[in-house]
Amino acid sequence: MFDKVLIANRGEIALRILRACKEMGISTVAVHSQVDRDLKHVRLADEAVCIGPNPSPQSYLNIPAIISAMEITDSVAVHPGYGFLAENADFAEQVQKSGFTFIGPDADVIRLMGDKVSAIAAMKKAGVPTVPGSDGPLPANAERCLEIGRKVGYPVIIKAAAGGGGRGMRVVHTEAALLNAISLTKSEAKAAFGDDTVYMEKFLQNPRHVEIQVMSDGQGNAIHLGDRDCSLQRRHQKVLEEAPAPGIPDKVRRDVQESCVQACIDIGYRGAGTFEFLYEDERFYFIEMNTRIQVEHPVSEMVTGVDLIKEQIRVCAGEKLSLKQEDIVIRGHSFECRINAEDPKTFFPSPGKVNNFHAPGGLGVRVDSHLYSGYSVPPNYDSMIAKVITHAESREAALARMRVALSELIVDGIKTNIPLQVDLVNDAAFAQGGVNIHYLEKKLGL
Ligand code: MV4
Repeated sequence: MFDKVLIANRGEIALRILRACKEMGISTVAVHSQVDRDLKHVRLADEAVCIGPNPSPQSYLNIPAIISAMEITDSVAVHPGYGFLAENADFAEQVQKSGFTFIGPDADVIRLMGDKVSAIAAMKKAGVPTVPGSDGPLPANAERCLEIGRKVGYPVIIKAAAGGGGRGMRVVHTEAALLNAISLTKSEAKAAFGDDTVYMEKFLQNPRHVEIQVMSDGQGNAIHLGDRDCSLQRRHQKVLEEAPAPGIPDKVRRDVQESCVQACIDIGYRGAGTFEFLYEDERFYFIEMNTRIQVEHPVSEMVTGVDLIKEQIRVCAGEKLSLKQEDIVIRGHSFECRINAEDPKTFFPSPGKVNNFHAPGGLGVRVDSHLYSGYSVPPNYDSMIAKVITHAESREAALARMRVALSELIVDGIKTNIPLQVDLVNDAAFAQGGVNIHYLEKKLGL
């Protein structure tokens, strides 16, 4: 096992990784920007190194500064968390070339999944269901594009191969609009990602966002840890997630989960990963794979009882998976409400000093947060300040538990989206289960 792990992240996920390392007897190094010196995990880590000024490009995205911090502290591995450098293949490669371990898959696997065209091709080959579409990049020839459009059928969506997470996409409703949409998406993709490769998919009108959690040791062993429904989102930012995804027929669920496990083995995947699907009319359609631990991993931990961060660290240290598929039993239901420092009506960020913080508690209530009374939320980073997670034997009971938990939560001094979360856990359609990706934005009148 690793002697010392450097945590290349901040906020709640840095604290989550720190706790896992401590439980495993691994020494910890926190790296932080200037404004982040008072973060909870920085205080709790064995060592701390300031890696630069507040803007992320000069600190949490500063690859030479992070690798230097590994050298001066004698760290042997780096955990990237989510966001920042978590899916940066060049970072993973430079970490390995410097003689350290990147806690994640190999750089070439990150690259394969980072290019959505190659990711879809690899998944299709492994038997994962994909969206009908161009099966590769759109050609330069206009007539050929029109033919592909006719074959796929309108509406279609044009996506940048280097995009993902909602960046670089355009819906096309008629053949007359196709060629212009392709050239616009191409120029935007060139400007944003330096790569103008685009592909086409059938546009699904009212899908749910359902994802499968996997863990793989890169030694031929892979398992899934069930699924999550993350359909409640606004502008591609998830707001409230749950596990398992409600109302999916057993066989449909099992088939897609098994296909993800097979894909992990096929591509030599190592670590924690997530297969993202659109789900519509009892069918799954692969859209992207995330090669990192995700924000919403706790709901999967609650229903499986597996510590995903510890397992991720173990397999990336070269150990074989400690679990077999038959060990994974989904028990009960879990919800996660993301608490953001933002105006609940305008969604404008609301940084500042938290005068008073009180976390909810009780059976089946978990709070992943770096907040403490007196902490100042800086304006430089993501506005998520806490995740409130509940678990209970049934979906209804876990939702009731969330209503109580949110009623106990106090974050004074800044504006938060707690009122929005309270509204959502009292929403009748959400209580039914299975709302689609447009539900929240429609409810908000967007
Ligand atoms: C789609 C789609 C409909 N049809 N692809 C948006 C984020 C990116 N991960 C993929 N996205 C979508 N791809 C096809 N073929 C609709 C979306 C989409 C979406 C997906 C998941 C969660 C929220 C979303 C919000 C708007 C659009």
